Amino acid sequence: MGENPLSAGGGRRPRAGTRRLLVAGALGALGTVTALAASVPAGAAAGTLGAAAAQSGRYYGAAIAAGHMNDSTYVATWDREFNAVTPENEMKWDATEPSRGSFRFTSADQIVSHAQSKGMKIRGHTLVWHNQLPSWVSGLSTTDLRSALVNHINNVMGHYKGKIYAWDVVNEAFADGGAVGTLRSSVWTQKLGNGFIEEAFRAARAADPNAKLCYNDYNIDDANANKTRGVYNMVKDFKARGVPIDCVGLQSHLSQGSVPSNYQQNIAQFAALGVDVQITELDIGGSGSAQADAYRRVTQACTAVPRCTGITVWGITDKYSWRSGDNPLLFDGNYNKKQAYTAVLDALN
Ligand code: 9MR
Repeated sequence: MGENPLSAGGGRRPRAGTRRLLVAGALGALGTVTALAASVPAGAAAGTLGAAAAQSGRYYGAAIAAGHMNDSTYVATWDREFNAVTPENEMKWDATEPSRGSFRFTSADQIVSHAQSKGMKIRGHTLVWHNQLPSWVSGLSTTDLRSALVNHINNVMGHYKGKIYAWDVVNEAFADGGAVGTLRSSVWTQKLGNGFIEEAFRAARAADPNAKLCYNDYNIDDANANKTRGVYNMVKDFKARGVPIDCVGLQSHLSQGSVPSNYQQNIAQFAALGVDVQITELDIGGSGSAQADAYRRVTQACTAVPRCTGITVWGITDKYSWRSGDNPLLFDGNYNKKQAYTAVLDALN
């Protein structure tokens, strides 16, 4: 089944360089030279990750923790380099609905208002997950769990309605290992059955019809892995039956030696199902040129597929990474740009 060239996001976008040439010509004729100072001349390389990604209509984001926003270099680096954000923990169930029916958005709002003031895209993460789930949820009966699920989606998506580019509606539902299509056993499968994913996506579409709805997972980077095939079959089935789904998130928590050789083919096979693909939690353990090469390959794999719409790295600086010791990010602990940073910037340009 091929990609519909008429579908949203399905066609190639004009290169920004072309637009800039036209704009430069028009402005030049008016003699407004100063208006050009802030933009990148056609053909020139952009100097930041966000600007470089924007040249092909993509975003380059980072996971941000509200707790680090008092670190001025952290915020300055975020503002300078990135044009998108995913709250690292602040939108998860334990943060937003710690007790039944009582919603808290203070930390997430802090990230969202900052991002909005800078015109960044915001990814919502995440509505339905087996982790960071308060214990009250696990104690519910099937009927109560179903209504709690819909109520959670309605309230969290409702609070951010119109502000979120894409939501990770369901996170990490597939099992590691096992036969193709095996779901991880959780309170969701145990009480609602495998249909909980579909229920969540249907509720999400109703709650904010303008947000893109993504399925997000790790270890689905290899085109032929059983876990990947399971997600692929689900997306294909959802598309065939009209269950709303708009995107697949490849978390891509990788190491410098573990970028699958078919990584680009994998992105392309999901895109061919008629969904966008986003690299949602990228980090690559390693160092030096090997780490840089791995980052370059991942970046090029995304830019080679028109429906790969953006990349998010899972943090800014190694010092706050969840993988302490792996140094998997683009900036070191002192916010110096690593070789990996330059490789990504060059690949985007
Ligand atoms: O980076 C997050 C870390 O701060 C939390 O302690 C952890 C708790 O589960 O979640 C981390 O983020 C995860 C993300 O939400 C989903 N995919 C895996 C990420 C890394 O564990």
